[in-house]
Amino acid sequence: MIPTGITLYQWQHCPYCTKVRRAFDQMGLQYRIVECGPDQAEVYQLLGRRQVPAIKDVRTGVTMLESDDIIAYARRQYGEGGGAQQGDGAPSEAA
Ligand SMILES: N[C@@H](CCC(=O)N[C@@H](CS)C(=O)NCC(=O)O)C(=O)O
Repeated sequence: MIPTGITLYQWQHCPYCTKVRRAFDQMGLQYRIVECGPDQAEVYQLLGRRQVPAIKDVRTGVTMLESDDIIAYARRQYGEGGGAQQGDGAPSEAA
């Protein structure tokens, strides 16, 4: 498993959240899940919007909405060719 600083704010049955969880799981990422209430107060506090999925990454300070953007961010940051994995000497390619 690849450690990350990501917390995923979600509703378990939201299809966009499922898509993000699947992508994270496929990438082998370790992340926290916060199951939001119906008013999505947790996300509202973080981003000023009532929408899931959302993430906060404590490693980078990034907060983000939109499933496609979240998945692209995780790939960039932690996925194949990502620059954040430490200790394996993985080759880095120009972005
Ligand atoms: N384009 C967004 C759509 C996300 C979305 O529509 N989420 C719904 C839950 S499935 C939501 O949070 N709706 C706000 C609400 O119901 O208050 C994405 O891809 O993440």
